[in-house]
Amino acid sequence: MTDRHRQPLARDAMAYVLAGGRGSRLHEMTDVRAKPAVYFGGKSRIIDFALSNAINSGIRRVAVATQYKAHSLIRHLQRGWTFLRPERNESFDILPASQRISEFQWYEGTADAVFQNIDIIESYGPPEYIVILAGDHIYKMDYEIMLQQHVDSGADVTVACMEVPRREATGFGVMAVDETDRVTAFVEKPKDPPGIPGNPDYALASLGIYAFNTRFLIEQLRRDADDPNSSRDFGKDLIPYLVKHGHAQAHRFSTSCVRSSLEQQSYWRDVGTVDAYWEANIDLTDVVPELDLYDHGWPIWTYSELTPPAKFVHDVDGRRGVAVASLVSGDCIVSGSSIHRSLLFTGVRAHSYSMLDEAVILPGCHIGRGSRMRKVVVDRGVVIPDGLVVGDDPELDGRRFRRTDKGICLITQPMIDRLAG
Ligand code: ADQ
Ligand code: ADP
Repeated sequence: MTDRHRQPLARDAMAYVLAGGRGSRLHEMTDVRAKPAVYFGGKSRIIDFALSNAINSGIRRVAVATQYKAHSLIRHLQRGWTFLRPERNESFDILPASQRISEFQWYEGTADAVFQNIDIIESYGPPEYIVILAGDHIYKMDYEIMLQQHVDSGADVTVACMEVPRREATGFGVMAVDETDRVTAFVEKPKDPPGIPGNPDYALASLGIYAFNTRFLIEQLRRDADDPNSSRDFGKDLIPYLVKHGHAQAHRFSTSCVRSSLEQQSYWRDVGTVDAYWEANIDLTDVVPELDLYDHGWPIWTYSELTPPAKFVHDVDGRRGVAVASLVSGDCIVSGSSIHRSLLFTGVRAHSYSMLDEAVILPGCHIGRGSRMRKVVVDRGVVIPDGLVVGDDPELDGRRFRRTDKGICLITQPMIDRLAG
């Protein structure tokens, strides 16, 4: 059949989103919520990107496996993502690690988070293909293109990958491929990542995105579960096994970013550290950001409260409330405050004489009168006291807040409470 007449494969596929990890390098940001539930980009949470990719790719069956501090994530999913309707042959399942196998056993590795729900996948009769996704990355990708490559190559598993600087590859599964992009080797998080032949400063990194034929995956999960030496993880166990014993094919991310009109290519970020998180959010204030949230061809869906518009007012002294090179979400009131290259999530109040520069302010924060903050991430609902200054004195900031080597301060309410105490 020619490509033109082929049914979209995505309509016969399920997206299985792994959303159970904590993301401990985000420190206090993930004390109360899992990394996929962390806010991103003014209106969304991190998991919205993988879920939007699935929907925009045409996938209508979605399951999300949760584990660590899942309440905030589950609430978000229930509010925003339950529009998929069984009566239209669609489904949306939230799968908490609920000790389904035995009362002593939670999910072990990521493969176990799928294995323990095989019965649910099978209950759908099951879809021909399954794409395994991580719920904690910011990127746009058309999984239909990956599925097409998966089917055309006849692979058992297709692993999405991209080239990253070799010294940054230690946190990834690193692979080698032959001239047909068949995967010939795979090492999970190597200390000294092998470079790409002919391009030794770069390594081919797995993005933790896998396409499988569902039957084959189930077979392999059962085999893996019987292996006493396995830690039940895709990156550590299943994928290395399949590279050795089967046919694993690489799918280059750049070829499947999106088919929409985007000029931007290959945007993929793991916003897993405070620095990376801050930077990816602040980058959105660029005149032409690498990640375009305004592309109607590839919308990022989310749960969003109904809010009144953002408002900018003079304060009682006639001082103008202004925001330049900034993103300001609904229900924000900027009153006599001066904001530059910053991102305000929903419901932030910035009071008179306050100044924000390169600040990421999560929903519901109050920025006190006369406070000045530079290079900060302020957690949800924090009340910044009047006159607080952050960004002038690194040593003082480091004692009060979580200050990174790059000079970004993460500020949470308990840290503010300690200032008063
Ligand atoms: P990591 O991201 O380090 O590496 P991992 O910590 O296992 O792998 O997380 C993968 C995804 O699964 C994350 O979205 C996480 O939230 C989720 N997750 C972790 N434990 C879970 C559990 N028990 N239940 C449900 N979800 C869980 C992986 C691959 C590498 C690859 C990188 C790319 O192993 O080979 O290079 O992703 O980022
Ligand atoms: P988010 O900002 O992620 O939407 P919250 O800041 O409201 O969520 O809280 C994150 C999680 O912390 C909640 O989902 C809940 O599990 C827990 N939590 C927050 N406040 C309380 C509380 N007062 N009592 C118990 N748990 C709480």
